[in-house]
Order: sequence, then C-alpha cells, then structure tokens
Amino acid sequence: LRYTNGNESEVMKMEDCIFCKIIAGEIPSYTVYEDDVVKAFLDISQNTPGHTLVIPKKHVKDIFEYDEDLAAEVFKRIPKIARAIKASNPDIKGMNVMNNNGEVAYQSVFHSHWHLLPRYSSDDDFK
Ligand code: DGP
Repeated sequence: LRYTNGNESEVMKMEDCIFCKIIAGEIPSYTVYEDDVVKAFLDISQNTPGHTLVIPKKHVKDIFEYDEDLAAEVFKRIPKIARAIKASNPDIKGMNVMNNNGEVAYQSVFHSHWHLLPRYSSDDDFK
C-alpha cells in the first residue's frame, strides 16, 4: 500500500505497522514536530515526562535498513527537536537519545524510532 504524505513525495506504508498508522493519522498521537521526512510524537509510555519518539515517515525496520540519505535527513532533525523539547520546560536538564534495534536489543515496534527522554534534576536514578 502506498500513500502520498501531502508533499507529493511518496513513502511506503506497511500494513499492520502501528507507527505507519500513526503517520497516516489512523491511530491518534500527540504530535511534537512533523515535516515531510519525520514525525515526532509523544511516546505512550512517558518513561519520563515529554518522552518523544522521532520516526522516519519511510518505513524502515531498524538502523540496518537506513541508507545514507535517510540517515542524514533523520539525524539532522534530531537536535532541533531535542532543543524544542528542552525549551518547553525549564526543569529539563538533560536528555537521553536511544534507539533499539532487534528483539534482543528490546525493540518492540519494528518501525525504526529514536527515543528522546528528557531528564530532570529530580530523576534519582542518575546521580
Ligand atoms: P522500543 O521498545 O524501543 O521498540 O519502543 C517502542 C515504544 O513505542 C515504546 O516506548 C512504547 C511506544 N508505543 C507503542 N505503541 C504506541 C502507540 O500506539 N502510540 C504511541 N504514542 N507510542 C507507542
């Protein structure tokens, strides 16, 4: 199944991929940032307040499926999304950026995603 994302560029949508459904608006999400290449939205688990996922709109399963262009386009957006999240709350003092690849590495959704986990001075597991 293919669909157009509104900017005339076509991206592959995988059936039964929850993140493709989020991109298509078939599953609701709280959007943090969106353009023609990526979508950033709040992670349902909110491991820390503001926990955000950045995903490529093109369905790639994991880091092993990125070509150089997609990697560059996705990675160049992450710092500005991180800065925007940090700017949203003065209590955010740092951020973990994480990416799991493969079941053995605790990946549970097989549409590549980058976790942005705001960290707070009140976090007591990071002393
Ligand atoms: P990982 O374990 O690295 O594959 O992380 C998958 C994350 O996806 C996990 O933190 C929870 C999140 N997640 C799963 N389903 C949904 C959903 O339907 N909506 C949102 N916003 N997040 C989801």
